Amino acid sequence: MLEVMKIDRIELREVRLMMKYPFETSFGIEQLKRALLVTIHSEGLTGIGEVSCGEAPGYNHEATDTAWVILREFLVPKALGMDLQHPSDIQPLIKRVRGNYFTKGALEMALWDLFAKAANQPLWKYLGGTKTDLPVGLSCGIRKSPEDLAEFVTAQRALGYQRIKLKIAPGRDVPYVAAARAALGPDVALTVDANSAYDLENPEHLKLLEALDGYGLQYIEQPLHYEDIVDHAKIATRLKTPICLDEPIHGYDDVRKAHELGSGKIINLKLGRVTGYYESLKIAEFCGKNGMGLWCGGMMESGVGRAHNVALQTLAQFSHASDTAPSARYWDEDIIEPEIIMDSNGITHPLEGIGIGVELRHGLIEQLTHRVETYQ
Ligand code: OSB
Ligand code: MG
Repeated sequence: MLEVMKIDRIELREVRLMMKYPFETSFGIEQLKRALLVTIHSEGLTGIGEVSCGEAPGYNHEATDTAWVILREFLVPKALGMDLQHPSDIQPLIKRVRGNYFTKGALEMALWDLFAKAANQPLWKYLGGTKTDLPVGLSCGIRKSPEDLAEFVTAQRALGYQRIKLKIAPGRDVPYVAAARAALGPDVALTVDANSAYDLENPEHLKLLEALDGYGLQYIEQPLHYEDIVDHAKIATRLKTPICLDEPIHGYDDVRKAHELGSGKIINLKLGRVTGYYESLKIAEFCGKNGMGLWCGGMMESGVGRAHNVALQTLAQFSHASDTAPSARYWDEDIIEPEIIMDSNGITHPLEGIGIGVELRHGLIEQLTHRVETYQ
């Protein structure tokens, strides 16, 4: 069945959600989530995606306000009126706008939701996903002391998470990792994420990274510069612990090059950061064929982005626990129904409704809306 979907109308909506906890990383502290929801209307159906970048350009160059402008000025006007036979028909437009990955990704993921709905299928099946028991890991912000961290991860681990990831920064690393490892014992999968805070040319930083090698970490995520895959190949040869890449991976080509250089053995795949499913599917296939580890990262998404992440994680090549923590980790009340849940073994399951598989809580969304614009 080849149905042509014409993009009739696009809504941009910023909702502001307050997280239950402030979340500290090497690039700052965040508690307010400004989620930008992109809804595409076509043939009486809707598809929805989320721009999940930060409010400030601290993780990468993107920020909520620049995403809004890029969508309004450069993406929405070109997308309106398009006739599409498949979500990949948006790729020429995605390629014409440089950078702005999360921004483009929201439009792209909305299209996949739309097409899955047109096909009357759950999105995860439409994507070709097969996994139904999805292991979940926790991403833990930097805490005020090693003791506080040990207490926090012990309590969180008791909820079932299959892996605990600690945010680190130079000087807020080795004693914290030591405390978490001592609290969790030797068998719990433990990882660290530096969000690009270390510099290979700094001998102190090098010593710290080498010291982390002693804690049986599953991987070290993005220790070096946010666009780098060259220095990561160098550090990979100096450490026993595998390197996982996050920030510099914007699509299939980056994964291919990272593999060729030996920059990392594991990929944190963020759906938005690689401009959506088209690149994600290519990355998953490449990782599977080349023995690279793969898991789905998060950006403290609202339930909309999170439901997409859960769908993505059903692809057969996903090999490690993903940052798809349940809604209750972040929000008193999520904007979707049902909320994302996790069982006491740290497992979540694909959502069985059609498309992304959740309904929107429209009343709550109205209350949280900061601005909304519709284009047609
Ligand atoms: O580096 O993975 C990251 C959150 C915001 C920005 C960057 C990152 C993160 C997380 C949180 O680690 C993952 C989540 O629980 O959504
Ligand atoms: Mg990361």
